[in-house]
Amino acid sequence: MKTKAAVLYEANTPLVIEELDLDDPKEGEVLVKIGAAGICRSDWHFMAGEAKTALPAVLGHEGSGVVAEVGRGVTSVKPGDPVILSFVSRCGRCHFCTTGKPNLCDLHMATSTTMLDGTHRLHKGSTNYTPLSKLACFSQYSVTPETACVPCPTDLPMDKAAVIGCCVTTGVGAVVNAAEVKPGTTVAVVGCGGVGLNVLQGARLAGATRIIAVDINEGALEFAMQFGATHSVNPSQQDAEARVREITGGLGADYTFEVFGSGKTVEMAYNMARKGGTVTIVGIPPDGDDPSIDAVALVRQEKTLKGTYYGSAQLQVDMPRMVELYQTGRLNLDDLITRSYRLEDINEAYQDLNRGEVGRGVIMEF
Ligand code: CND
Ligand code: ZN
Repeated sequence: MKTKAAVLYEANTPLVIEELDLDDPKEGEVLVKIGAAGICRSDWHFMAGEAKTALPAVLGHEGSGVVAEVGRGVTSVKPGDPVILSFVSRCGRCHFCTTGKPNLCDLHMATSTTMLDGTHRLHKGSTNYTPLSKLACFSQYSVTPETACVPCPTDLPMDKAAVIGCCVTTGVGAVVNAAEVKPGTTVAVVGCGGVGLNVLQGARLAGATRIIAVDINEGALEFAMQFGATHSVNPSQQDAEARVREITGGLGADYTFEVFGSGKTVEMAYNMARKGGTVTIVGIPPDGDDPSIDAVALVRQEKTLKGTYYGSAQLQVDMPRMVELYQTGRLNLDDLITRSYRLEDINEAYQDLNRGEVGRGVIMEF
């Protein structure tokens, strides 16, 4: 069949909307009609050449849709089922899948530019197109692994389902699964965009009492107050590390999170944590932009420094929990989504992201 998709041919050039050929789903795969796709900074990293993949590529890793057709052997979904798309597909057999860490599936990572069997479904002429995260949801239709599909309720709007596909699960999961924030503690979040806002509301959910939003964009700081922030700090206007110490009684925060993606902001999050505190890195710095961390201080101050991929989540279990938290009013996804776009306007959507428009943008028309 044909599908209209946004293609990245070369870093630092606009995405090109064009029609591609899409193969039928093979065994263990599903054809999904995309319902919504979020504008996440992770896709931008590829557009800006800050992260690399094989080009041309169809990006889009935060999505939702409705199953249109299933390949041989598919049992967990059927045509007509609404699904949240997981940007990691698990093989179910590797060390990580079998020890409760399916977000780190070896086969998924080893086949990062193709489907799980090492082949492509998107083509034009003799050219194969990389399906980013095996989802490629900047497209009308996508063929995904069955294990990328997490069934969701039919009354869950597609835009809410899409954001659960990345920023919600990543942000809330960073708090509850990775850092394991305890009630009554202090939290600082560096970078309060789509993902950071969910770290903030995850911290509120976990019972943190002082929740400090840190961002260079005043609009983002103001917006963050709706998502659980109790204090805001702008590093371009004040000594942010000193201000966080001041808010936390001279100690530094119990938990800090880096949610922008740069060596400098990793250092900032690291320095904002108290002795014995936990520093969790969510953002993805450009290749080579590494933080400088003093190993001796790490020892003497007993800090914990950890990374978290996809909210350290068990997607099939944690995503339905996010749906439940939204539907019972504990997670605010209604205000999180601030703008919607047509696929044709995707370059403008990324300009808005980089201009610092607050909240999350979502493509709703394909
Ligand atoms: P988005 O652009 O929406 O937010 C980034 C925020 O950081 C904005 O509000 C900026 O103003 C703010 N910011 C920029 N520079 C600074 C600075 N020097 N100090 C403080 N704040 C600053 O991005 P997003 O929320 O979509 O993504 C954030 C990061 O998370 C990004 O690197 C993305 O690739 C990564 C990510 C990680 C994972 C994961 O599994 N770990 C999943 N999805 C996205
Ligand atoms: Zn993302």
